[in-house]
Amino acid sequence: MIAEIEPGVTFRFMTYNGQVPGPFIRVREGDTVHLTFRNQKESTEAHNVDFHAIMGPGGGAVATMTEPGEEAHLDFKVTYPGAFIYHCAVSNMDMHISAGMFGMILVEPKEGLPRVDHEFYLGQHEIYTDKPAGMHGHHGFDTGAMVHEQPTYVVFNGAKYGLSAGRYGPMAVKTGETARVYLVVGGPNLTCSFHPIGNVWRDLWPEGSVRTSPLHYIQTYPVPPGSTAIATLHFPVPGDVKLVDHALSRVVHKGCLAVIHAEGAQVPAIFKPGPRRKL
Ligand SMILES: [Cu+2]
Repeated sequence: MIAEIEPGVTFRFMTYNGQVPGPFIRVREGDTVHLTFRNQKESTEAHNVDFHAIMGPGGGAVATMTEPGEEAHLDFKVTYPGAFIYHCAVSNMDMHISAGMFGMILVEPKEGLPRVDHEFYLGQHEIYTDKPAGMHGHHGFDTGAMVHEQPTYVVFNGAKYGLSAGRYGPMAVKTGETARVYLVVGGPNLTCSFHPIGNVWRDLWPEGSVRTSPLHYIQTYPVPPGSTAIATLHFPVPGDVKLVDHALSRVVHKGCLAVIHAEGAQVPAIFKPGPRRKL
């Protein structure tokens, strides 16, 4: 599907169910999943899906391998909990993932996850195009740039600054609330140094490993391609929390920023800007 990376810049994405990242699949440890994988008639290429939550050959990649106009079926039991990536795994999988074919499957532990007020789903990936970032028009795919790991764009959820006031709008919370952020890094190549500007990851489960005790008060955490993180935030004061890859050229020049806006009354005991004066 053709869509805009930023206003005026179009790109041919390949997607699961028309979205980047693909659908957030939520199951419970011990569930049996009946998967129907359909490669639309209008599609031009073979695709499949490899779930890191599956115990079995290729994570289901061979069982779901389909040509355009074909449908495949797979039943699988999720035997261990955690947040896992799924992604296309055809022979040129790096290109398919870069075009958008990745997402998250959350296998909740039997006892469930702690209660929060909001949950947000982010997917980071790189887009390698044959024109400079921001040049208006249609951008083709640049395989050479991908091989050299020099992306034109690094984005959350398929769009430059997509979840911000200038585009589709920020994620929204109220002060005093809690939010759980699920990050999946499709890559195909770059590790995300995940950081909330003006906040801190209060609890962070590396690799989406919910059976592991979380880390606390973490500023920046690496999330490699092919992996995930689950992290919680609280919002004691109002304002914007900017989620970024702290490899900051990716933020300034390549689009990797998403905003959570916290609405509420000022709390001067915690944050109190003083007067500004000329020297
Ligand atoms: Cu594919």
